[in-house]
Amino acid sequence: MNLRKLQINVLMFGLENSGKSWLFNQWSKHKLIQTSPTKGFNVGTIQNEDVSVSIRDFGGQPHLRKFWCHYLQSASVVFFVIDSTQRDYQQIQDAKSELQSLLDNKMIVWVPFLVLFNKSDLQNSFTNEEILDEFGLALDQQQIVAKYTHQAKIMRSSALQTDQFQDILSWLKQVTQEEPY
Ligand SMILES: Nc1nc2c(ncn2[C@@H]2O[C@H](COP(=O)(O)OP(=O)(O)O)[C@@H](O)[C@H]2O)c(=O)[nH]1
Ligand SMILES: [Mg+2]
Repeated sequence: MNLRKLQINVLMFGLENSGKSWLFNQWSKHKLIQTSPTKGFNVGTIQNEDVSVSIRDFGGQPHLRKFWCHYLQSASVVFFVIDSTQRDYQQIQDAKSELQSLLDNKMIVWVPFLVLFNKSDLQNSFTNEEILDEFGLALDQQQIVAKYTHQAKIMRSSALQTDQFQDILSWLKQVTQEEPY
């Protein structure tokens, strides 16, 4: 066992149907089968030579969201997934307020955030302007200022894309390594 292996604990949140479980399955090379709503959470570990990434994919239905905060203590990084084809006003408000309350949570004040605008393979996914107008986020943004400043990456994602996790992995390594050498 490589004792120096970097351990990264990712907690993945987002409203139901945003695509968390599909992303999780794609990244951990499970089959993209029709998923049923996640009740608690799925957990999996993605290993490579120098890093071990544990990902917990939480259920996002309204009655499950209140349990998210119980797990925050173990987070090295938070992923927040948004269905970028969902234009329902209330759904956008709910996604925004759940993201904001995670950003504001004092247990994870310095934790980096990856915000994924998912289902980007679909034609009706949000444009850059919509991402900015609706969520106040820009794709090249590197930090989100809430009560504290979180390092951040804002990107489009698709569970149908096979090689996207490499990009995410490089970012994860960069933001979780305590001291640059
Ligand atoms: N086209 C497309 N469909 C997706 C994508 N991700 C998820 N889906 C669809 O959205 C549904 C809900 O995804 P799921 O991962 O279960 O959402 P969760 O509730 O956030 O875990 C899936 O059954 C897929 O049909 C994506 O990136 N592209
Ligand atoms: Mg799920």
